Amino acid sequence: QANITKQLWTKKDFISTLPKRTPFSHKGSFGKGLLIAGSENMPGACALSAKAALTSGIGLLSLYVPKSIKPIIASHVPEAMYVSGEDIDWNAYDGMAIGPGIGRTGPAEAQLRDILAKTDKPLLIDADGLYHLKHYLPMLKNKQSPVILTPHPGEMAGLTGLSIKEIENSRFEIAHQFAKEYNVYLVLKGKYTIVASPEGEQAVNPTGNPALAKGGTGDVLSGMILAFMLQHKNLFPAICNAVYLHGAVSDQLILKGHSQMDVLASDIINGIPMVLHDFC
Ligand code: B4P
Ligand code: MG
Repeated sequence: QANITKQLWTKKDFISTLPKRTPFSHKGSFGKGLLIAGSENMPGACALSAKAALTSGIGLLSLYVPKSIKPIIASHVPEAMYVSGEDIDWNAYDGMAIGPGIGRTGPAEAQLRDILAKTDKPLLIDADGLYHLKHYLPMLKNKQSPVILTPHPGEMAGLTGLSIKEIENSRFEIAHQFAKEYNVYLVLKGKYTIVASPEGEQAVNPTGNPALAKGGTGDVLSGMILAFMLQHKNLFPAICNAVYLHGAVSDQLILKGHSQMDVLASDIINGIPMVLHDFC
């Protein structure tokens, strides 16, 4: 529809909105985040997301993961802290992300409902978190604190009841309407990822290539958005910048000796410094 304002998010937007670090800043300046991710069969999703958040500048990161996978995750992410137990104060963090690898059975659904009911901090929901969210969509409408959803077209189909084809044929309209109706920031992933705000702003991301079409890259993006949403003052540029950087890393990897076939999600994390060095 012609009346939806769309902005192409560019390198210039990234550079002009990326917060500068003052010499006296400390880890508290860059956000204390909680990541709820991973399960017995998907520990890697948590490790990838956590490493991506830390590499993208988050100040402090705590992980809420099943006890059985803590040792393996800790061996990959020594910088993170861990929380466990039943009655966690979700508001002890500046923001949180839930979803990568949490699975479709077990305690995750109840946790998501509890977080939706109680948190007054920015909340990102991805992957299986989106699967559980479809039962609680009405809760989003009255939420006072921001919620960010990061579906790929398959997950968007699950949230809306539309087919993937219908989503792909009307990406702008569907993202725009969903973000407004449910009062969320919506990141509709894929080639030319769209970021839509609850106020009706809409940006299109030009970076990224089919090297990203591999398991784990979405988990990396979630970690990057968590980190950026805690460092930027405004959420819309924070999300756009994380999406831009994620794609820009994949583009740089191709220029610097990778092929679209061989790039792993962990290569995206390892490529973040190279691109940030160029952009900062
Ligand atoms: P899941 O099995 O749920 O996959 P996942 O665990 O979420 O993978 P991951 O978290 O690593 O990647 P994500 O897609 O979140 O779902 C897979 C199924 O969903 C597929 O079998 C398919 O049915 C459906 N589906 C997913 N994407 C689809 C699409 N674009 N069109 C139609 N059906 C789709 O995150 C991947 C990241 O890589 C995103 O940031 C994305 O924007 C980026 N990316 C992927 N391909 C890209 C490309 N060609 N160009 C630029 N960016 C790309
Ligand atoms: Mg995913």
